[in-house]
Amino acid sequence: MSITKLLGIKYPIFQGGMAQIATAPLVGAVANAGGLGIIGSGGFTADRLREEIQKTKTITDKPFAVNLMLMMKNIPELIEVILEEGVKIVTTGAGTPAPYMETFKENGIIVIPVVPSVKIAKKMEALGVDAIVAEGTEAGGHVGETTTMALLPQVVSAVSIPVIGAGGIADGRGVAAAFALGAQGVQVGTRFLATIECPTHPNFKQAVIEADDTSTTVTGRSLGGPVRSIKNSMIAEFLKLESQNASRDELEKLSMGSLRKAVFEGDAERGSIMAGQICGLCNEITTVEEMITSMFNEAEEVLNQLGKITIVDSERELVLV
Ligand code: TUI
Repeated sequence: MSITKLLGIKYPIFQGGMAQIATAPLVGAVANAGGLGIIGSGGFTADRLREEIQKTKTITDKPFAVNLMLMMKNIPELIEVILEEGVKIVTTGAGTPAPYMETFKENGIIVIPVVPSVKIAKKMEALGVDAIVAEGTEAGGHVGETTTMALLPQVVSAVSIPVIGAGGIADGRGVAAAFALGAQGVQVGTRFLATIECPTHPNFKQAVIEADDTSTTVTGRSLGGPVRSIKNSMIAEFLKLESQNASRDELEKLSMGSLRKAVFEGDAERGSIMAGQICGLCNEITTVEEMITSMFNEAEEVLNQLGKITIVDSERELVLV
């Protein structure tokens, strides 16, 4: 079955479950525009998650999902809320959903983990998940080391469930490329940061709009939790401390609360602006609906154009005509 049919959505696009950002206004707008809106529950209490689910239901009657950031300690309570509120789709990140699979399956919940490697993709398939998001290191936030270009076709070849491509996709060309690599859909995070409905401080959106292809970097490798974000004075300090082999305590003190500082207070210098390498293509703020429809119109044009290209063997050289 196609991923759109399985999930009851129009366009095969997931909105990344960005912690503190992917809340009712964004999730509801994505669902209404025909994509899969995903509530980012990272950092939420059970009560806060219930509130966001209920708010989302007032904005849309379309399906939406909840992302579980598995490093959180209150996952069982969050799952209780998901069951009580009747949410039927869960995506997971930053860990394995193994301990919860039985509960999910007993309750008819569709489970779609985000993975950074072929090895983890295979492990997830063996758990009985319904599809997989293969996320390349171009993505924002907590990332692996393999690029989308290399990861996506390798995951597609390694598993027999649907694969969604993520990391570095912000327009129709990216969508077409993901399909060329065997994906059945895309997950997009960064491009949604530059939408009207994205509920972040204006300074956060401005930082994404001003960023280019070299603006992001990865911190936290020394802690075993690499995170991609836009470079600023806090990130420079973090990298310097890491190069001096600073202690976990010292590094955590610097980054503690920094996502909230950027998202809500708009502190673009001391806050953590998690965003992907494709932020250089996110140059203007549009509505979610404009974004999604133009992305898929463009993808169709690109695929049509590619259909006209033939690759011929001319004097033993491959030439595009
Ligand atoms: O999870 C993400 N992206 C995130 S989570 C996040 S919140 C955070 N804040 C500060 C520090 C760290 C996180 C921000 N962005 N993407 C999905 C993702 N999942 N990327 C990598 C993974 C992953 C990693 C290991 C998934 C599974 C896994 O191991 C599973 C296993 O079985 O060991």
